[in-house]
Amino acid sequence: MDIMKCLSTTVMCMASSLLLAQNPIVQTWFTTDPAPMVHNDTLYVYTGHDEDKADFFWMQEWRAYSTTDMVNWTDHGSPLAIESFSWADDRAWAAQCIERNGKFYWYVCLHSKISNAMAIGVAVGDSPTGPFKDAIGKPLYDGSWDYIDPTVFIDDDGRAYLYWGNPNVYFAELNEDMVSLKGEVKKLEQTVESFGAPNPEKRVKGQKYKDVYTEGPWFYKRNGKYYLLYAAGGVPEHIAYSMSDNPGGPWKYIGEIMPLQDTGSFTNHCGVIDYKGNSYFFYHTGKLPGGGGFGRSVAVEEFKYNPDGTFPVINATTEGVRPVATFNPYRRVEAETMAFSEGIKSEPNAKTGIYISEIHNGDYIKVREVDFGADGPDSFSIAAASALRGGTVEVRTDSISGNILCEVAIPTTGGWEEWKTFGSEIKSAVNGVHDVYFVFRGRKGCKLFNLDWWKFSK
Ligand code: FUB
Repeated sequence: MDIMKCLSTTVMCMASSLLLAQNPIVQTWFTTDPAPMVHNDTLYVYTGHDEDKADFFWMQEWRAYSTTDMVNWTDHGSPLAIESFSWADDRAWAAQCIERNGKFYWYVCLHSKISNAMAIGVAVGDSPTGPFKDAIGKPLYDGSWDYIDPTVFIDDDGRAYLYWGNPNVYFAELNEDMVSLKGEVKKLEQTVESFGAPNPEKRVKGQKYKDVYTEGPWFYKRNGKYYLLYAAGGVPEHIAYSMSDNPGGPWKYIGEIMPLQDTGSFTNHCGVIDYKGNSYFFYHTGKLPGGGGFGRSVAVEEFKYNPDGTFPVINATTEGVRPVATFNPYRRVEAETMAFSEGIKSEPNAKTGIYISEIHNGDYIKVREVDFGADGPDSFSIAAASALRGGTVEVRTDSISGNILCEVAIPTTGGWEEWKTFGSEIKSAVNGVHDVYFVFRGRKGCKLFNLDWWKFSK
């Protein structure tokens, strides 16, 4: 094969594998330590956020995303950050949110100014996407580098529990108010039987253990059995788990779920949830372009429990999960709802909410499983803003070079947040279910425009 043909085949293969990619689920920012939660038929995933070009976990905020179809995710920005906690100044690390009596409790860990170590905090909000505020104005539990990665669960009898820790495992019961601890915090005794290895201080250097609990616990109950999943093996980390008949143990080490593999990240961190009849395993990798150990991204795989309730082995894929619903394009759709994108970012604005920015020539947004119905749309409108020269949105189906439904010219609007609505008739009839690609064109090398929302009309 001559070199040009070989090169173009490689480029085509890379492009088509990107077009099939569903993992990582967010491409606009790095996202870490996923914590899924289902509320009112919507699946939310709460994440951490690695800064671009970071050389450590210098993390400033947590982020929230939601889906109703498992492939198109809406970016809800960052409803919680270090600034929300007056007593903290660094390291917005792994966290989990849970609902109780209509309030949402977001358990986080941060660096505490009080102890100069890590602490567990709790924020409260009236909706899954906030706004959230520090629930108690002080740490829930403060004072050790060990106090990271809280996981929370409310049992069928109403009792609520927290686990956390690295490399020790801590366990506490929460009061019904969800913002105070009931009784003593227990440090679990780790044994080969419970977690694959003895307590950190009892481990013999150089000895090979069955496994080693490291951090990132994920605690829940299914069919009467309690599960504690965790990052294991030191670094690089894999995901392993233990099971118990009681919320506080004793735990029995079961085995690995996601074995060590080429995830591009030396940490891993999981969250598991059932949604619309399927089971999902969330984790993170370093697979987003420019990513790595300090530039991690959340991914998700579907799995089926074994008949005895144990886990199958789950491997990281680029394809991710299949859609579980179609997408309605005949309503205002926030531009920050997407299945995949390249080149763009999302930004917050106190008045208009999240919007899409950093759009350059050739960037695109893909929205999957768009159901145009039997008749199809007559027109398309989009809210955009540009301080400079603008550009064009090509609306295509099924691929970045697919059939063009319409093209919308975006001129300058006088500012990057001066929104105006632009529209076009549909030039090429479409019906049924398609993936839609918004492909952005304009002068090379400069920012073109920002996008707020779009909509098809009949
Ligand atoms: O994201 C910062 C830390 O890295 C988390 O708290 C750990 O679980 C690991 O993923």
